[in-house]
Amino acid sequence: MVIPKGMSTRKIRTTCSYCGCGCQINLEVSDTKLIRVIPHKGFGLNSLNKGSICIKGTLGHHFIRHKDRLRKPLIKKGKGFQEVNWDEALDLVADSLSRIRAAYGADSIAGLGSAKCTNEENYVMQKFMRAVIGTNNIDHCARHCHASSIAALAAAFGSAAMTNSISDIEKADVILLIGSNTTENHPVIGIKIRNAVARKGKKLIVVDPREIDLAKYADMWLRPVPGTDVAWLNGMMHVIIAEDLWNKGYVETRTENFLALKETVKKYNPELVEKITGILPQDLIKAAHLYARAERASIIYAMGMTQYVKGTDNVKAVANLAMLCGNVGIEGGGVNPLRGQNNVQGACDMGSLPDLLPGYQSLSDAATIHKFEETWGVPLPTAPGLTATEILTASKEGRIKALYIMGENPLISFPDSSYMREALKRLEFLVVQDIFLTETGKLAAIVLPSASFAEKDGTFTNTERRIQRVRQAFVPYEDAKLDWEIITLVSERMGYKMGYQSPEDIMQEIASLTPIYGGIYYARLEKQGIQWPCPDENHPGTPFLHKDGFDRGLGLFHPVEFAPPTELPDEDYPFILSTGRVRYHYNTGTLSRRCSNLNRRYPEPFVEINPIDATVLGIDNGTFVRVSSRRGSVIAKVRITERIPAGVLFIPFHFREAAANLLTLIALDPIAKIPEYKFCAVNVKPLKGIGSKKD
Ligand SMILES: Nc1nc2c(c(=O)[nH]1)N[C@H]1C(S)=C(S)[C@@H](COP(=O)(O)OP(=O)(O)OC[C@H]3O[C@@H](n4cnc5c(=O)[nH]c(N)nc54)[C@H](O)[C@@H]3O)O[C@H]1N2
Ligand SMILES: Nc1nc2c(c(=O)[nH]1)N[C@H]1C(S)=C(S)[C@@H](COP(=O)(O)OP(=O)(O)OC[C@H]3O[C@@H](n4cnc5c(=O)[nH]c(N)nc54)[C@H](O)[C@@H]3O)O[C@H]1N2
Ligand code: SF4
Ligand SMILES: [Mo]
Repeated sequence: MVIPKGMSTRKIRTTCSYCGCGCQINLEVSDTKLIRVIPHKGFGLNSLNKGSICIKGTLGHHFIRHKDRLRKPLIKKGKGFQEVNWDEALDLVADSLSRIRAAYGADSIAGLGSAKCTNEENYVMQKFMRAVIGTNNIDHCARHCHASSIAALAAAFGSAAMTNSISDIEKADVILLIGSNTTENHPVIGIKIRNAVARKGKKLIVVDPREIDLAKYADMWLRPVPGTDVAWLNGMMHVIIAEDLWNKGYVETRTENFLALKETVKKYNPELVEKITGILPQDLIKAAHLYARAERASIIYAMGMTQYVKGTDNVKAVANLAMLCGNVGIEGGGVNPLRGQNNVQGACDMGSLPDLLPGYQSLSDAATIHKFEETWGVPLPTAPGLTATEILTASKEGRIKALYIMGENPLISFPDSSYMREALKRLEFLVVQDIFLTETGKLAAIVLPSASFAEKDGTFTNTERRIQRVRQAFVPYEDAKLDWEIITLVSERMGYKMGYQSPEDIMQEIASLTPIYGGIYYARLEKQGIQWPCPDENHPGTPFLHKDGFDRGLGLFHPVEFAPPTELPDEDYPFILSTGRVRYHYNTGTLSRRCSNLNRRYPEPFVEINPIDATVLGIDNGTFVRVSSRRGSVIAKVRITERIPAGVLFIPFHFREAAANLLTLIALDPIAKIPEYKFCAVNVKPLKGIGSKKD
């Protein structure tokens, strides 16, 4: 790109704001314009992206200066909004929250933090909810993403995060990749997996109902019926135990409850597994041999495992398999949930969760509560709060009266959008703090314009627990303010002065209260981020967890039984709907759909259908169909492809005009409360007269 003469340009190193890979990028900017985004190359030994970034990193950041950015606070007037100044806006937020707390109590108010915002901002948000409002009703999108991983891995190992590092991928002999469309959704990690296989001869087993790109590179691709993973995982363990391929020394010295696991997996013989999952016995046996005979085997997984009512059981089964073969606590091994958003790991670390304080410290531990009360100077609530979906169901039932949303778009991202619309409308007071006016924002009483990541200093923590700097390249857009600053200003109006001068101040408080971040200081993050746990300022960080023992002492096997998903197909709704993502768009589309270079490549929603089903229904590529569930219906163009198995449809959830969540259902994992986004029953009807047959 040619830079106009006379325009001074600067290059600012920061962290990509899309996915959890956490690539280091340079923003090349003039005072007002983003000129281009280039990968950061000069990066230390554990370098992640070594000079490559994906298409969203390169072409997806032009939302920063988009003309749709919110410029001023907006207050609802009739059906529209009116611009107001910050004083008026902040007074209204503080007065409304104070009034509602006085009338109905602190637990009638809830907040949603944001995996798009920095650690410092999430810390301030949860502190505001706990110390100023007085409730633990604080959660964020991790609930819809890896809540099941957090629950299962904390139970099995004692701590919940990706156990190993991204650079470990090439140290594994075998990679078992389950329910992760890695090349589209964690592209830089996807390339690492592809290179490990194509260039280094590592073995790859892909388990996914959909033919993802990596299936082509895999030594084995297993294609289970959606929602049946516990069965084949138990089946693999059945084979491994029956053939004496398990790691006896490891199981004896490092784990407990093996006999109960052995008893449970006994009945999952390859024939039963075939009946449940459709995986052929010889394939199951071969995959079991590959995984168990590897010196080092890594399990990498994502939403195909977690977004089920049995999501916690799925992850427990994964943890069982890894421990059975001695693969946790070694380089090149581990149980590796790929965290989705740029800072979802950090938002969890910061206690943007209803049952945990920063650093996963327990609300029920008296010494911990005392420590936070001393520093924050107020008594704290100790009863766990509501989770994200429960906050909305409680709003619908009138138990939650006010909701403060920082950087989320639940009307499009939560299950059963029609229900969610009713829930949001029933609130007495909804405040949405975002960089754009979202579908959710349109329902708010007040919308607060915040600064984007490119206008901020702070930190994001990526999927491998690496805390990395975010650096300011622009002043906030028009009248927008920094997220942490907005919250501290509301807080002050409610009588609690937080007193921070900068994000660095906030990080110092985080380090003082949060042992896993104990040694995190900005000065140490200049060149390269540090992986937690990092307990003190001399600690180099931790590339892999559970080396000499699990955080809970012994690793705990949790025997789990297969159970089917909630809403099975029937005569009226004969198809399974699976929802997810595509390479060019991101979550609810607020950012990626404003980038013309991405939009051009992927301009409209589609529904993937197998050729066999298309023939039976008499539909061609490019025809429009109506897809309906018991909750609602959407119209989308058909894409006929063998990527998706017969009997299953796939719709990405990025497009508000064919919002996949109009179809999904509110069925929650009983422990993690994650919705079953990957499975509900739908039917398909061709629409006569719309669309062309060629496309
Ligand atoms: N381009 C892009 N990248 C993103 C995002 C985005 O929206 N767009 N979002 C980010 C976020 S927030 C997240 S959480 C991650 C998510 O990243 P992924 O988890 O990779 O995303 P999904 O497309 O939701 O689902 C992953 C895979 O699960 C498979 N699957 C569905 N059901 C089952 C099942 O029962 N068993 C098995 N084994 N597999 C199943 C699907 O076929 C799909 O290939 O991506 C992050 N990165
Ligand atoms: N059907 C279906 N639904 C799903 C999923 C699925 O696979 N299928 N996946 C689920 C998962 S894994 C996730 S993570 C959720 C994601 O759900 P959401 O978090 O609701 O989705 P996003 O589009 O990422 O919303 C982020 C919002 O933050 C705003 N934003 C960006 N930067 C900033 C900032 O610096 N400050 C502030 N204040 N705002 C900012 C954006 O404009 C956007 O409105 O969706 C879930 N929903
Ligand atoms: S892989 Fe993820 S973090 Fe890296 S450039 Fe792409 S979207 Fe950004
Ligand atoms: Mo996510």
